[in-house]
Amino acid sequence: MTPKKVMLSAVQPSNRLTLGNYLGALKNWVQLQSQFDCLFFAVDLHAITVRQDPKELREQTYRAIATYIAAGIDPDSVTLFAQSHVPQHAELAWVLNCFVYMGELSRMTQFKDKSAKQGQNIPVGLFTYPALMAADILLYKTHLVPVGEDQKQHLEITRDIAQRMNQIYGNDLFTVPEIYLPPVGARIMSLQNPLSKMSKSDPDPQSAVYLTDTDDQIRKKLKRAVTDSGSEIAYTAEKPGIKNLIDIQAAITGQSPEQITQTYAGKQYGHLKVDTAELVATAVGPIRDRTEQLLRDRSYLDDLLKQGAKKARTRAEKTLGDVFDRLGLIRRG
Ligand code: AQP
Repeated sequence: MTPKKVMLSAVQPSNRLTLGNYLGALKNWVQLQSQFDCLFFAVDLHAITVRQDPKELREQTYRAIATYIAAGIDPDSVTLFAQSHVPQHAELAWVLNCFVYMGELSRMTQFKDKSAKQGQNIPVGLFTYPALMAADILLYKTHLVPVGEDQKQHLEITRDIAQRMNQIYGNDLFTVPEIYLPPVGARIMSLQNPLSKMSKSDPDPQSAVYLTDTDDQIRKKLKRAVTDSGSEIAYTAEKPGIKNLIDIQAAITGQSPEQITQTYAGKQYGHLKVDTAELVATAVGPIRDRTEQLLRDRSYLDDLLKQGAKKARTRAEKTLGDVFDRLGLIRRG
């Protein structure tokens, strides 16, 4: 039997996960997991590229892993771990830092957005974030990376680095990964500003539905969602607020945005908001409740993280050893 291809993805435990993280990433991991050899992890080393409260970071790392399982990831058949538990990620990131160019990194939209929010003192880690992400992916000879659209640029740079190094050191050094973008839900927008992405680190808690929100909070947030002038429900870029609500419905139900739009002929914005709120509450509720349940059993989560890191380290060390060899570093004992 041919071995399954490798699929890998991760979330930064920089806050509670949002509906955007669920629809853009987690939901697709769950759908694809049985077809691949999967690794899912919490990228705590990426999270510290912006200042984090230590207690919160630890808490959110456990919460991220618990949320993956609550969303439907099978902990018995995938490898689950925390990025910082596998030191090879940081080691390979250093090597890749020596093969990625300043010009490439300066073009990254996420760096431009996040550094603009930092003021004067921009951490270097924020700039070299894509090298660490490339290391995450290349260490495991990954074939497919399911992510939301905001990560597309980082996947492209990963492919560029892999191809560049393969040309120098041999085509079998790295597998060049493919990106998987969901057909709908790849970019869920803020409920308060539908022109910017829903983000877990947005300082306005009304802008996002968190996977920890109660049904009541979800209903209130959707009711207050910023919509557009006019009253006709249309799926168009001129109505980004309405479009976002239709996209949310489409990503949850699997219907096309056009099908959903048709059901609202002659109806008001209010109808769309109420229906979207109910769909979101139904999708998020079981994930929220199961996450809380899992979080009560820390020893189970610790055990899972320990086992996952052990498996990941063995695989990662193999690739890293090969990279060190080809670069001319003396193999460590
Ligand atoms: N709004 C979104 N719509 C669809 N997908 C999204 N993702 C993030 N936001 C949306 C996808 O979720 C996965 C995990 O993202 P991440 O934690 O690695 O960082 P991010 O992309 O920067 O996400 P956030 O929520 O905006 O985090 P912060 O605020 O900490 O930067 C990725 O697959 C991402 O594409």
